[in-house]
Amino acid sequence: MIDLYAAGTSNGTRARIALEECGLAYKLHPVALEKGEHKTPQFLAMNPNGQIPVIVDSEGPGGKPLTLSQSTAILMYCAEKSGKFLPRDPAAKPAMLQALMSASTDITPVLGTVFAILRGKDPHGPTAEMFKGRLKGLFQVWDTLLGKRKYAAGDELTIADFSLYAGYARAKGLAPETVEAMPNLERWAKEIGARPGVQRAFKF
Ligand SMILES: N[C@@H](CCC(=O)N[C@@H](CS)C(=O)NCC(=O)O)C(=O)O
Repeated sequence: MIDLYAAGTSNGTRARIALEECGLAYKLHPVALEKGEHKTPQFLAMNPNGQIPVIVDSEGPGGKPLTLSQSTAILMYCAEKSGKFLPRDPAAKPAMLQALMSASTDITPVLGTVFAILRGKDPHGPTAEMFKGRLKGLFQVWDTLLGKRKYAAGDELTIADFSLYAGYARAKGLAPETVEAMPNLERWAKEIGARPGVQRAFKF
């Protein structure tokens, strides 16, 4: 059994999509960020950075318990544990890793910045526009790529798609203009968002 500590942010959802889609048994422990539940001594013992998501797998490698943070590490761990959503051909792995890292480490930090600015007490308009423009630029690249391939890393559905979708869905809710008028991205998002496992992952 895996315990998941998360909230419905893009990082939290990324980890939950991983567990759902990989078909791993887990128990969700919702973490109320607004109440500081991620800064308690118990939580900091799992992740000293005081950030969600975290998983605790009672049957980790070698049958030993494992505590793991970082949404993309969790995504990769679940894929490897279940043997799902990794390219069948090892030669396709570098492209998958590139897509995965772009989705996780290009989009999510910019998204987090837009979120922090817009939810701040006195949002600075020009700064918000600059970061929204940056986010839109990243999604435009994905729109072009998805015009040439079915999924984020090629013809196969992989964890790169789940990572990208977690960011896409959050961006669409927060700043829809950053993903608008991108038909290939929309076609792809419709398919990923319709997956029952993905839909369950968003119900916090
Ligand atoms: N790189 C980490 C980032 C985790 C992260 O930023 N978590 C946010 C929520 S999305 C959080 O817990 N923020 C609270 C804080 O930093 O105090 C990941 O991918 O999991």
